Amino acid sequence: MAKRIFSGIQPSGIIHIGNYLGAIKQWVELQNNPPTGEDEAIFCIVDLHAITVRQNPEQLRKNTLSAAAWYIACGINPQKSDIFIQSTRPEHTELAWILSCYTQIGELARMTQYKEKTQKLQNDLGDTGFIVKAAPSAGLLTYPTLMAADILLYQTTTVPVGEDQVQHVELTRDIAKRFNNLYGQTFTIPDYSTKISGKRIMALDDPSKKMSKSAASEYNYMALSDSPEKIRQKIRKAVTDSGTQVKYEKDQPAISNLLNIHSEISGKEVAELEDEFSSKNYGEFKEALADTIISHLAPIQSKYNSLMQSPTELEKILKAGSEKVASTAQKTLSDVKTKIGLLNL
Ligand code: AQP
Repeated sequence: MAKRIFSGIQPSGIIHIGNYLGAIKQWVELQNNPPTGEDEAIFCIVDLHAITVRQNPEQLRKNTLSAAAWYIACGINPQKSDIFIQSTRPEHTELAWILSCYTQIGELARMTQYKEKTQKLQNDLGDTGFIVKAAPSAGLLTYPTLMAADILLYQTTTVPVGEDQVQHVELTRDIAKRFNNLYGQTFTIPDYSTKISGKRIMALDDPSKKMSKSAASEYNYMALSDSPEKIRQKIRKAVTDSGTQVKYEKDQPAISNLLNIHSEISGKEVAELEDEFSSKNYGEFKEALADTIISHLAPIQSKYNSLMQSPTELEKILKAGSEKVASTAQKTLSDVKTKIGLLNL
């Protein structure tokens, strides 16, 4: 059986280095060096997940196209991998509904992301300028069943996600096993490997929280689109710890996060960086980190800018991707419907 890789990002804001280091960079490596030599890779822009919290419609459209441009600029090659927008394949919502009937409310309510996003909604006044403070929607609760549908529709074997999404993949595995036990082999049980997941990148303004697109302050995240001046400013402003040494320590979460970012971008081990900066202060380390990020992002940003000059070309790539994955999605959905007793007329 061919191995299939599936993953996605929500166009809920501007893609940041957490998304890049935690997910996209690994996708590119998998695409270019598939473990079995015969893998297919599907990378989705999960816009239906993004609407589980309020989005400004115009901004959502822009972010969706922009996500496709970032995927390609970072190295996803549409000749090798399929890139498409989730909402263009109706099989996702249809299967998600069916799977929600095989998922317990308690399983969904205990998901960390649900708890965190619910709390955030209740504390925030909202920063989209479109709709303010809201109670959590049913969609926010059932988010993992839509994610399960995304993964299971394609008989996915491998899901490269950041560590924060592992809990959702585990639930996907449980739902798939439950369904297979009831109706016979239907879904491939997907796997994730922490080896192919990047480290969790924490917020620049609060290292106890993960870097997040939808954060209220832009100083939380480093967007892939940030200008060199902005990158330098954000790194200078990034919180540091009470110590003075550039050392990775559990009780020094801010400098440890900055070391992680440097290491993931430069490819140098954290220990090597500790040596390199052993006689330097935080300020000097931060300048070096800013330089590293700026030079790493420069070619990616230039490719992104040129892709965004031709939105119709991007739309063509996304349409072709959607058509290419259609038959697998339709086959799985049809099998599921037959098995549970729906008339496939
Ligand atoms: N801070 C992070 N560190 C490492 N990996 C991360 N990912 C997200 N944030 C970090 C990984 O990026 C992929 C896509 O994430 P997503 O857009 O589906 O949802 P998310 O995890 O909720 O990302 P954000 O940026 O925090 O978005 P919002 O603010 O809209 O919720 C996933 O593989 C994720 O692990």
